[in-house]
Amino acid sequence: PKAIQLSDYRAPNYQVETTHLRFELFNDYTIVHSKLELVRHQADATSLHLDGQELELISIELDGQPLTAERYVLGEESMEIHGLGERHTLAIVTRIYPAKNTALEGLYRSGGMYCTQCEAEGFRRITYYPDRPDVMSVFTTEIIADAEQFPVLLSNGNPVSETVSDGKRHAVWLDPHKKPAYLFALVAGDLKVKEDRFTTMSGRDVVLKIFVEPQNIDKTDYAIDALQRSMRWDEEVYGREYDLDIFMIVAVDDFNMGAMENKGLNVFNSSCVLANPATATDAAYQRIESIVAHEYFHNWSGNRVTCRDWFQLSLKEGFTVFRDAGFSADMNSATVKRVEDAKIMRTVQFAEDGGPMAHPVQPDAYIEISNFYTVTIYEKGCEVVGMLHKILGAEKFRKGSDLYFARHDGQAVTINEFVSAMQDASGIDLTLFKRWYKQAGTPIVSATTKYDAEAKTLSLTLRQHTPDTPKQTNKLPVWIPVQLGLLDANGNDMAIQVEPAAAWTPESQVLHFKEAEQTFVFSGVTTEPVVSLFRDFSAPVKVQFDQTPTDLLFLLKHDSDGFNRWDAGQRLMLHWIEQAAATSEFSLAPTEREALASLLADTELDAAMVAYLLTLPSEAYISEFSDVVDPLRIHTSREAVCQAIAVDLSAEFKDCYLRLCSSDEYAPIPAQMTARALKNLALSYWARVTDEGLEQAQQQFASADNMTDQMAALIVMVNSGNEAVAAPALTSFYQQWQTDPLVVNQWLSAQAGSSAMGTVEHVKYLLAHPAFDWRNPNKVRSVISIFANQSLVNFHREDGAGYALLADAVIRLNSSNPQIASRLLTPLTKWQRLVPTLSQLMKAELQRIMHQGNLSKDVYEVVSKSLG
Ligand code: BAL
Ligand code: ZN
Repeated sequence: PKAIQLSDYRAPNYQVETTHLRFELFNDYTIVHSKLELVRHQADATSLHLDGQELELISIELDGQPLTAERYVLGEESMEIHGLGERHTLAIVTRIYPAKNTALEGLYRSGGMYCTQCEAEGFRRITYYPDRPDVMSVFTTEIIADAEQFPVLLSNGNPVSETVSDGKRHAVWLDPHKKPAYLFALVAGDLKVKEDRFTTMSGRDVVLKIFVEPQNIDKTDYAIDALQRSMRWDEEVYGREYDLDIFMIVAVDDFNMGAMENKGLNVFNSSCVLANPATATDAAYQRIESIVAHEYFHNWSGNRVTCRDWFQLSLKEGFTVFRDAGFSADMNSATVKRVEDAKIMRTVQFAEDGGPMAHPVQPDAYIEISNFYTVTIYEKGCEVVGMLHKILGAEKFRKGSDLYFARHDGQAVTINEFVSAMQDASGIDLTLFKRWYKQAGTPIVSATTKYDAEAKTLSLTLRQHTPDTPKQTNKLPVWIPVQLGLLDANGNDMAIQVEPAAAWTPESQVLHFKEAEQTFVFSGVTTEPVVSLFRDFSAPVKVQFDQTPTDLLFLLKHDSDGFNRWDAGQRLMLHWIEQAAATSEFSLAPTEREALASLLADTELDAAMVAYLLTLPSEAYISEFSDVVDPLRIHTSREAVCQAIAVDLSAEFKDCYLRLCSSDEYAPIPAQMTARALKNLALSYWARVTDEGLEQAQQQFASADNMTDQMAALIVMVNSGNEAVAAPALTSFYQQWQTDPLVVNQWLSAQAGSSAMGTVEHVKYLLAHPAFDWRNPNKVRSVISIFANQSLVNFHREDGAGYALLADAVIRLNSSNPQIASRLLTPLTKWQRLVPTLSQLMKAELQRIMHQGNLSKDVYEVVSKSLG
């Protein structure tokens, strides 16, 4: 397969002013009639390129006349029409087979319903069309289907009419906003609806509807609430108002992504929208809140202003993730949100940057665009927007976003235009900043300090370097905002004066680091300070800054920046884990024990923050700090530290647990969720080392009235490695919940992701279990992805059986669902960083996949890049 290059971008020859679609849904197939009003867009253009995949062409007419064979050429995935003039009406009829569509792109069936997924290139599986985001059209959609089987027929925009005759229902929808085909959606089903309203800031009334399968109607309250809060927040924080009379969400069980922002008709993976206290954990509630917001926010950052081409994907995704992160921070705790986001960056995105799939936030080539819905495009893209926010400050950033939306409403634009709007609105030259979009790889910043007691100055020297990545060498310095503080002996922030003064923004306490090496001199520093660098995770970089365990403990206790308190704790714990690896034993020093105990007893601090402060870096996180990754060694040393903490503080964990047990009725509200997070963390430590703790977990499991507590207790029992405790609990849980697929998925994950239980043999047992289904992406993720990404000591088994299991799954899914097959591959792309024996075994599995015939573009791209 051939790579598509950004440098080959050409504007389309023709625009499609209006698109009229008529779908006739029959049991075995669907007929799609499309009528396009074409208008020439490039002077002198006479040919039109249409995309099409897996379509049966029934007829084609131009301006009311059948198009003769010499006027068009059908390719494997395209149609070229020649000899065109200024304006034409093009009518095409195709037949498609949604029930046979296992790739879940285009129009497909999920259970008894029809739904669509068109981003990025699914619309071409519905009809021949210029399926590219810079072709924007006004869509009218007619749907005709059996009236009894499909009482609900939906598409984008506002409803125009619905009639029933001769047993057929006929619905018409009109979306007045021009949009690219990737935002098209259609849903047909026997669905129940939860309805509410929202009054916009200008006083318009909007109807809100969430459509679900009948058994799920009691799981819609939270999504409606999150939607209303998102709509209000976007008005207040970004000045963005909703623009149709109706906003709809549909929950679908079989879905490749989390959700999709189709104009006026968001389609959601049911796991990202359905919740009630008995079946959803607090984590699920928070995921729903943020994804509902994310998809809603796309209405402006993505739909009203869209991407010119797919190389600009981060234009909408990075910015929208930044917007949803702001929303979640405002709804819950900003510090906790920052910690969670930094963890993802450091474990998943830094790993991507360091591997064969590394790519810039604005890539310059791809084979299959589906492979670029990555943590780099989304999360690093968000961090880059976040750095703009830090550099401009909140007020100028808002002016920039207002200008961006005003200037480009109704257009398909590039990342460059986003940065230009920020530059023009703020008056700050962002030329240098743009390198963040073009260079792949994680910059490494090393810091050294020198204190001069006589001159009362502190010199801070920073050096930056971005490692080579595939096809990119000799990287240039980037503009790194370094938010920092200097702590005096009491742990208070000192006032800061720095040379060169122009490099310092006092309002945000940000130092602007723009060259390969720079020295900054702080004056009036009366005592040697403890330096707190990169507060609030102010840039997505790796930091090399040698601070002693004493300084780290000091920062953990005193830093006024919550993020850096947590970070100091993680760095300290990494020291402990290294120590345990080197000496095969570990015990806490009295000062360290004291620090952890006082955190546990601190009722002033946000309880979720305490839980994060007391959680060891994950095995994946530790791997990122090792040049050569030895998963078994990492697991063993981390376990040793975990055990030592649990033993030393078991009484404190018990006290903390008992203090936080509450008889209040469950509610998914921040005050309760944070308390449960800490309570269940305390239980996990307590149960690890005492029978009393494990018995408490059994009791919590039996008596819980909510899934957060029930699942937390189940995981403690599964991780205990005590078969007599875990097995009956798993059986009873399954019996209780076997009719609820979302809960069963949690049951699968609790086992597949456990170091104690998630062995290769047990994962094979789960794959053969009636609860498993290869066609459902959520099930595949719940077992296979969770196993390969969380049960690391089993996945990296010394005989390679874990790798073989994953490779078998990829081979199996390659033809039925290439997107999911390709996503599963990520753990296998890291072979070069492993210890030699494992590295060879993993590479051999990649080669085995490569030697299969008929690899999809998706799988081929990842495997071939991984093998180099
Ligand atoms: N656009 C694909 C799903 C999402 O990022 O919202
Ligand atoms: Zn998105």
